[in-house]
Amino acid sequence: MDEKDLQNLLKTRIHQTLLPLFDKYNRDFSDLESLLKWKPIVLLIGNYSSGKSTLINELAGEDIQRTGQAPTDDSFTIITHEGADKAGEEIPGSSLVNDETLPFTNLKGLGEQLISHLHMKKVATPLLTDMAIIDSPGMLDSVTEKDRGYNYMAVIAHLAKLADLVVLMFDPLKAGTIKETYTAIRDTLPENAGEDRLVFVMSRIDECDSTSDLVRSYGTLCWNLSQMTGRKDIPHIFLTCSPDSPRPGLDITPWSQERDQLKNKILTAPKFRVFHILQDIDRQVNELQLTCEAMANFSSQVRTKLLDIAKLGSVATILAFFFSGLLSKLIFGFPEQSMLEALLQGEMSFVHLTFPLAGVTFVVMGFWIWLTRITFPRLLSQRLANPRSLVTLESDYRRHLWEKVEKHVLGLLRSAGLGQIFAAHNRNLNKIKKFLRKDLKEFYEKIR
Ligand SMILES: Nc1nc2c(ncn2[C@@H]2O[C@H](COP(=O)(O)OP(=O)(O)OP(=O)(O)O)[C@@H](O)[C@H]2O)c(=O)[nH]1
Ligand SMILES: [Mg+2]
Repeated sequence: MDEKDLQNLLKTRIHQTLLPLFDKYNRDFSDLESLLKWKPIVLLIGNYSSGKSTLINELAGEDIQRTGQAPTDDSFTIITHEGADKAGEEIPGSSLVNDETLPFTNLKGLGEQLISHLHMKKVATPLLTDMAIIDSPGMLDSVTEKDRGYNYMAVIAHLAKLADLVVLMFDPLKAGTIKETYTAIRDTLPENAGEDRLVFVMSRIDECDSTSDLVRSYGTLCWNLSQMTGRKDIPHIFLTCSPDSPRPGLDITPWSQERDQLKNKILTAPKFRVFHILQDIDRQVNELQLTCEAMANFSSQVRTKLLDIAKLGSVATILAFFFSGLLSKLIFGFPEQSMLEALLQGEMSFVHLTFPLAGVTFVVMGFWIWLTRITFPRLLSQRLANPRSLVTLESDYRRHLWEKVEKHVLGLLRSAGLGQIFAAHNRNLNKIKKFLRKDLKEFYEKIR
């Protein structure tokens, strides 16, 4: 079974098993839906003039993107092959964000300015049949959302979520000191692209005057990366340069192998699509599981309270049935003969049931008011004040998951009513656990 078939199988299974569960807990499923819709994607981001478009032209085998020494691209360009007859076709952003078969509909919310800075170009090379590469505007230093006209980081976040590989490009002159790059690495990428989907590249290394110059630039980039990621272990950084633009007389043979490895990594990214989807499902279903656990515990606590009240209520109801007539007679002097007296004297009639039934109604109503006006609201406000008490957070992993779902659980609790008594959270929890234990495992085994 190839990647495409596996993706389709996964799509069917998800629609059958998971979608109804996500719906029940109001969880947004659009990110995963977007992933399932289209082909694998590689996103190229990085400093302006770091050589993104040059690398794309090299991969496409034609000069599809403009290149230049100053900030050149101001648009996001999706480049793909969709049949030789379509080569050269360009599709504007307005069509892309309205096409439900493409995964870009969520970008619509980021505004008109972005839509006018988005388009798709279809190319001749069949190498890009089963994938798309996205070229992006270079990252700049002192630039604000107002300057760009749209929220650049939000676009990067959205596209990074979709991408199976995110290539982050630097050049020796600006080895990571650019503000937008800093924000992307520090805040945007960790949330939206797993570390295993991130590739670091220092391009244009032919422009270093000497080996010591290159080592210095590499060292600067490593230092800046460690500052940005907050980690001391440095990821692999591809050191490359374009075969077309080395300085005259410079031998780039030692670096050409690294360039080939990078291109190979990009072109084989489609292989990671199913793995990427599985990773995403894994995370989302674990979040759903924690949400469901919290709600299951809440509904079981409501049930326990109800049971306590019901026990007390039943005793009170029995007492009210037998003694309300007698009590009324003692306090108010009527009825003349209570039900108990009538029973003992063998004179029981329907009239004697009036006080017992009124007593029972009074007690039941009292307990109902107690439950709905006092006990349930009190329990709800206690849990709203400390939703963590609804789950056990024994590991860092679960604590991290909880941070992501806590707000959502609070929303579910706020809209929860007494109907929680009947909610089938435990059945849902079992379905989720079964999916994680069986279905997901089977898919992971299939791609091994
Ligand atoms: N010497 C040398 N020049 C390069 C290399 N790669 C790209 N260039 C040149 O560097 C300039 C910038 O390259 P681009 O590909 O336009 O860079 P970019 O990252 O797309 O830039 P923006 O679109 O502005 O973000 C161009 O003039 C390229 O010809 C390289 O490896 N070595
Ligand atoms: Mg460019």
